[in-house]
Amino acid sequence: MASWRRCLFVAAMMMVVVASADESNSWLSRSGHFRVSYESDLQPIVINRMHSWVLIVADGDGVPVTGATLSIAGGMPAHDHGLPTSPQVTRELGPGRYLLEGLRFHMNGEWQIEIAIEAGELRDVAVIPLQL
Ligand SMILES: [Cu+2]
Repeated sequence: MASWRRCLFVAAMMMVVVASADESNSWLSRSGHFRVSYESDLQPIVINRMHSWVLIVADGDGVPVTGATLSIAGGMPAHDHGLPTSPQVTRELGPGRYLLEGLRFHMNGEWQIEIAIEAGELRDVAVIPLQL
């Protein structure tokens, strides 16, 4: 009796682990409208190097979000300062794939990249944490 319940519990926990591992490199926006991930052309990301990211924006069903307007802010919350550059999304490379140019981090520590997303009627902000 107890053992099959335990077995179900373990199976459920394993599904949770698999589901979260699958989404470990993407971030849901604050109101849940978008899921954002990124690919950096600088690997690994180090300080004091200007580089670019591709931001990948999908809706809650995983469908690429095209024609969105993205604006970038962020900084180091622990130091109360913003980004040292003004990174801009310059174009959409393909469906839901946006080129973000002009990133440079000047200190090691915890950064947050805030991406304000406007698509159709929806507006939302996704925050990507970055430990350097
Ligand atoms: Cu700092």
